[in-house]
Amino acid sequence: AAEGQWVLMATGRTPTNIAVIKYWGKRDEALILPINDSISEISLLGGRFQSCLREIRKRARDFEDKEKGVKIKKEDWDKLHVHIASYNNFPTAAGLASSAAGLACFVFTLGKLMNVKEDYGELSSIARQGSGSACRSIYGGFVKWCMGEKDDGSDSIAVQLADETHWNDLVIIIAVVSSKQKETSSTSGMRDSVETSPLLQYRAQTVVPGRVLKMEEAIKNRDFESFAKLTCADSNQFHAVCLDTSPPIFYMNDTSHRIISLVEKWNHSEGTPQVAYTFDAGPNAVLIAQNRKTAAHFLQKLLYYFPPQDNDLSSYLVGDKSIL
Ligand code: 2P0
Repeated sequence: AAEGQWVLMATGRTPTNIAVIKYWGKRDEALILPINDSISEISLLGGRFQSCLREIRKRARDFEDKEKGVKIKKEDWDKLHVHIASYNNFPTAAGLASSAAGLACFVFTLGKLMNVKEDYGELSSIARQGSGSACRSIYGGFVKWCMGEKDDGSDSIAVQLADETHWNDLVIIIAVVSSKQKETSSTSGMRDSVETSPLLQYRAQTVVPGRVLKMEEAIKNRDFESFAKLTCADSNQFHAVCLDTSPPIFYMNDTSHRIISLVEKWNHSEGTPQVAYTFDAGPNAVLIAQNRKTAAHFLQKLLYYFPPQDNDLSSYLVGDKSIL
């Protein structure tokens, strides 16, 4: 800044998140209100900013820093120039929810800068208005996005089910099947599903409510068997809904299907689930192992059946590199 000017800085860090019970389908497009609850877990730290910016500005407060001689009235925040620098420490090639982490970070950090005093639940509902899944990235650990009942969305917020220390022996392996951009965006894909898929209605009303309760129980008890079964079933049902959409949406490819078969066979031969898989709106596999030992064992198998090569399963990203 030039002489006589001052700069206020705020920094923030938010994690990306992976849904183990998926969000797919909105009941309100403008407010981004979902048709079912969803649950995510956090893997690593890691254009719809307008509504978030507007909501944060509404809640801005007076700010004073006597040392710097800075005094800002709440109505004056609008007149300031804001420079945003953001970086991702998670490879975007992984195609994971980096936009969710980015939006959550934007809301969290701008709120800090503008002296916003709202609690995390309120911040999550602001992040939601940028992108649905972003609301789950306000917290770490296991997070539930409650769909809420109200039309104004005030109760469609994220809550933390357990913090990041609760179940920290889980290991997440991400198998990058393709780093290409997905063909159908989530926003338009879920709009088509809401309009055309009968399976989606059944899923949201009949399946997800019970599944969310069971998942909360599994997380609370660190019950990996139940956690893995629910996670895989929910991923498969989400992709079944995509197929049930007209025109059908294909997010997974042959390699994704082969990874599923490998995990299913291994889990079956061991007698109890060792690894859970889940796929979002793309072909990359998110594999969750119960601990480092099973993760290392699984990775060995994965590399044997899918030797890394260009344009295919080209790289493996592992939460804790030391297991390689
Ligand atoms: C999820 N996905 O629960 C699901 C699973 C993709 C598959 O949330 O339109 O980018 O911005 O609310 O949040 C991706 O959808 O969509 C997503 P918008 P979003 O993580």
